[in-house]
Amino acid sequence: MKSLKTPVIKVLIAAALSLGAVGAGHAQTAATAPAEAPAATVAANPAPVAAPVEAPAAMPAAAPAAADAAAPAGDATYVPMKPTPGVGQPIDRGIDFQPQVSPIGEQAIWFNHVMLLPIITFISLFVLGLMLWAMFRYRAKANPVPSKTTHNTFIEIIWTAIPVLILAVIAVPSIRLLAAQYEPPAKDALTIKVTGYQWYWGYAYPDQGIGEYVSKMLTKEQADAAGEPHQLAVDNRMVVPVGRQVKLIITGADVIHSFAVPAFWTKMDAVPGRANETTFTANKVGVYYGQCSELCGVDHGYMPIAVEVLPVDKWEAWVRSKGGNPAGPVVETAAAAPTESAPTAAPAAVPAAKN
Ligand SMILES: [Cu+2]
Repeated sequence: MKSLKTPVIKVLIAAALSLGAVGAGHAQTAATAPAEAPAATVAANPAPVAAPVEAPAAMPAAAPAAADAAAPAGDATYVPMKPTPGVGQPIDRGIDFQPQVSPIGEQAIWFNHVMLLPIITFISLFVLGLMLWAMFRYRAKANPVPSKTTHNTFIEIIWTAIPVLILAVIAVPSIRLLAAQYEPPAKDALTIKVTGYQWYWGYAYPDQGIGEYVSKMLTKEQADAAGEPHQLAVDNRMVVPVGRQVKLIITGADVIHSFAVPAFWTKMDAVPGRANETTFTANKVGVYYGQCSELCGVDHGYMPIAVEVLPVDKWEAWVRSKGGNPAGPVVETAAAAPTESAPTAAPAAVPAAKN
């Protein structure tokens, strides 16, 4: 009996030690991560300095002048951008997340690839190995006299304490990520109102004076002609400036829908009678697709989302093409923004984003 117990204990102790080491390794990784994360967030959220500066002058009279200065040809310059293959859309046989272009998405990918996957893999392999070893070592044929062991306090403490430790280590970045996703938006965030309908989306930019316009799926022929993926391509996209935080106010007009864009790590229910809020900051120019992610009726699968992320000047041209004022809002933000002392150099960093 004693000879049966001892090897089991030895293996478990060895496992406990190695697990502890793994835990410590991850704890260190976790500790270094925050240093990177805030920097990325700061860089990713350059305040739209152009807005407050233009705001006082860029009212009706000055608008054409501003258009000439900022955008080469003003209103007519907006041409829907072509999507990049493999970015912002699903790929054949893909099993991983889409490449992330927002700080939250990058943080989430880090959490998955650096913390969760290695820990899960190690635990699975370790338990599998332990089971195979126990099955072989203690098989009936080789052990005609069965062990009568029932309890071992030491082992029981260890196999309780180690999982608790692992969970505690995972909890730190997990809760940090969760909290980051619910951080209130910055004052200078671009507000877009999103409404889910059966079965299309409506977008409005209240601060820019762009009333709601409707975004519907293109037919197969139209999508092919536009060089876009069918069932993801839409007629009127949501268009946002690169690097600026976007605040989405999301609601549903009829039933519950859900606004989801995987490349931004963004998903929020669109509930009738409720204004849900979420944010994202897209750090790369491009076209990113999403879909309604709440079963909402017969055409649920045919109300895709397309978000186009543009350099600031091109976004401003798009706003003008919609009859809006990119500098808006003129009321509170114009007064509040200068005191925020947004870094003037920030916009220069924005165009660094590539297609
Ligand atoms: Cu829906």
